Amino acid sequence: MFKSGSMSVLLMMLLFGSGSFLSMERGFVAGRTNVTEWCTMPKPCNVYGFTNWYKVGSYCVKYFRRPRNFTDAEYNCRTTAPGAHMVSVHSKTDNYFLLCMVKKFSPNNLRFWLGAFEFFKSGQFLWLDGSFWDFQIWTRGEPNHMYTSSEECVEMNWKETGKWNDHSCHVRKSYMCAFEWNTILKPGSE
Ligand SMILES: *[C@@H]1O[C@H](CO)[C@@H](O)[C@H](O)[C@H]1NC(C)=O
Ligand SMILES: *[C@@H]1O[C@H](CO)[C@@H](O)[C@H](O)[C@H]1NC(C)=O
Ligand SMILES: [Ca+2]
Repeated sequence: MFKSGSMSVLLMMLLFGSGSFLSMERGFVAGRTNVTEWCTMPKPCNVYGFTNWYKVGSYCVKYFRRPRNFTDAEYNCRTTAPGAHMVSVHSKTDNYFLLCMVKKFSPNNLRFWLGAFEFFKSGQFLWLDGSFWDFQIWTRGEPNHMYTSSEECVEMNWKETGKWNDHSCHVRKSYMCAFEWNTILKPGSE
């Protein structure tokens, strides 16, 4: 069927990968009745002292349930791990894994802060960790308060699961912290 073993393994991976995304989409369409069913958790973070965090893209990520406003949440992230900020999202896969984490840890309240905010009513959104704004997945009709100071911070899972919404920074929500796993110094490397 396939010419080489490695090629068929690659194809299998591609097929399996897109298959799980398709079933995920079906999960969205079916509503929230049992969305956890199709969800694949990211792998644990392989950094000493942070193995209860999860590896999402180039980040180790942890969900924090206790609701905080945007500034307090970011402050807590910075004090909880070296180089940590609220989480940034750079691909559909990252977004999928974050959604899966919140479904696992807080199935009854999926809303949480992402580390994104609108820069001084400019209509431009930035990540708190300074990474590029290279991906976005907004709820239909959002962000609906650009160029004003009423909703300058970004959350996930308001009206549409897995999608983003601009919301008031002073509202308290759960949040996720993240640091880049390759920036943590290994013991003895300094
Ligand atoms: C949803 O699916 C999970 C995993 O298959 C199962 O453990 C759970 O009981 C289901 N919940 C409902 C409400 O059907
Ligand atoms: C968040 O709450 C703290 C008090 O815990 C307050 O000082 C700060 O101004 C609040 N930030 C926002 C954006 O509402
Ligand atoms: Ca909004």
